[in-house]
Amino acid sequence: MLPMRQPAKWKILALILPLVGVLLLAGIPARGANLILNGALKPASPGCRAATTNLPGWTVSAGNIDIVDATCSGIRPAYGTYFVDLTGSGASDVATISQTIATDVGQQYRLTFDFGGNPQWQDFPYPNDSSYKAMAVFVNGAIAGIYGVETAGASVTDAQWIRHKILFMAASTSTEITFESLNGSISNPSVFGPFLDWVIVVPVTRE
Ligand SMILES: [Ca+2]
Repeated sequence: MLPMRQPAKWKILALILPLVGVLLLAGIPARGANLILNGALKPASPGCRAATTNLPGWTVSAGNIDIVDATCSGIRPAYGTYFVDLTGSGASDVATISQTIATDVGQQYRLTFDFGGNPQWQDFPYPNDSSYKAMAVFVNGAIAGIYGVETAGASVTDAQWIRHKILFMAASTSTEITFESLNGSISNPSVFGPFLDWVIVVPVTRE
């Protein structure tokens, strides 16, 4: 759910974001290119999106997403400029997004991503919205993990980003990576959801 509001303090966040991005980049070891297209979750053109199914490189196979930046939400991304709320806006907004990558059979891969929770239900309460934001991750349709975060009492500008890692062995020449919101339902669609950012898959190399 993307409330469109822009308190002045958020503009300060927007100013420091480029610096944060540079610092994050400096910490990335320069090995194996990311197999995920648009792991930074950027929209097709600049600007936030509410209730979209267009995320370049990804298939939104259920629901819709919000593509958010610090300017429109006040919440800083884990990486780059944008991130995604996997429970979008409006009706039927509980999203599943996926991307299929080429993989080598028998090769081990490392999937890493940032997970957080939308705390802004505290300012814009919807009936039956849960303070606990959760997301499931699937690798080729098999559940690989469920992640959750308690947002009650969190600052409404804090996504509580935590980076997670999943190791998997490829069983076929293509592997589908899927992220599914566990917040909301058809009967209660308009809630604030789990956040996702900075998705990376690289082969694990022995050293
Ligand atoms: Ca991003």
